[in-house]
Amino acid sequence: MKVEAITLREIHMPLVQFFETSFGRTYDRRILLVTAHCEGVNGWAECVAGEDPFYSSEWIETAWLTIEHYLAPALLGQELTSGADTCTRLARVRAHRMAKAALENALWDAEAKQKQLPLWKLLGGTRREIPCGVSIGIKDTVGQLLDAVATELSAGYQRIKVKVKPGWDVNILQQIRSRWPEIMLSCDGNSAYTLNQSNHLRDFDRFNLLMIEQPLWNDDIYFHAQLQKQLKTAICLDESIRNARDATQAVETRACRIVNIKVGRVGGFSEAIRVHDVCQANNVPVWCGGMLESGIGRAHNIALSTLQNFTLPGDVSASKRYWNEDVIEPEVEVSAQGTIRISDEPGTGYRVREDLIEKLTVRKKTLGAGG
Ligand code: OSB
Ligand code: MG
Repeated sequence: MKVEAITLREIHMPLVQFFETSFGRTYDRRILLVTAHCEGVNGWAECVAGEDPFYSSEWIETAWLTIEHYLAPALLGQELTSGADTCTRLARVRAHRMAKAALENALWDAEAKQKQLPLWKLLGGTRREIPCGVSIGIKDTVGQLLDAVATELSAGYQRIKVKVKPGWDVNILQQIRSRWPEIMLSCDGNSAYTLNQSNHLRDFDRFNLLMIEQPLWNDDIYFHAQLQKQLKTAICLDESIRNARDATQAVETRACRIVNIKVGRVGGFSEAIRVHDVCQANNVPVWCGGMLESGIGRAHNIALSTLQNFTLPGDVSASKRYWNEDVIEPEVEVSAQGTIRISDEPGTGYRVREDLIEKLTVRKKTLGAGG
């Protein structure tokens, strides 16, 4: 599989509704898409770096520049044996995992299309249907949050996750639990707390949560292990897990009992599979996180979620929760049972709408072999 050219483009997509976490509010997405042109086949992927360096240090501008100046040149004109082969060729560049993932995943996509295989099979998946949850952001009022929970439950979603921060946590969890005592409920702090607040976090134990996601520092494992000892509720790590070594460390030190896998956060499908395998070998269940992706990243999350140890509902939900019109056809739909059926089509099973993407594009650059 020869990499003849790589196209970078930025598209703008307004969210149907703003999304707020402990680190800020997003109304419009600026999304970096990557296309790998390989001997008549185009592999597509989405870089999940955000508009700002708030979730992680990467953001769209660093990802664009790193791909343009370092990562794409390491691949252009090269003959790759597989999508997985991309990973080792990019290893010289430190970190920039979301930028690397976009390239690696575009090449897995190209490989699947070239071999006429479903991407999920190429990744080693087995599930034919995946369980779905939703992530509900911080709202202006508690009433709006309760309405959002009611809407998602009636749509069939199997698990509700709410974003929390000091001042928007115990009060809302209390109200959700008293109205829905039995639902699968979790919360995500996105690093809004410190270990000094462990008494406060212990108070969450009375809500019978499936997990508390990333309560402490984004780069921490050690203090999460200290906190986990004090809590009944399982901690789930998101930001802290950058690779399979982090997963091993977290599992062996008992810093968490559940892991959120985001393919962009760990640098691509190869590392995501390794994180999955480490967790599986240690009986730690995983689920697939989300980064407000367009259909292109969403389709990749769906494929990854077919691996065996993705036993918990992911933040992989329907296109219409985010977009008036998604960039794939068909759009991602979730059944009344809160599941997504996996397609048998080659590639992702979702066709990229290049016409619509062209209209949403605000900048575009094609990089060829030889500069
Ligand atoms: O922490 O999981 C997170 C969105 C942006 C950045 C971080 C996170 C999230 C979400 C949204 O929770 C998940 C989604 O619906 O895509
Ligand atoms: Mg999270």
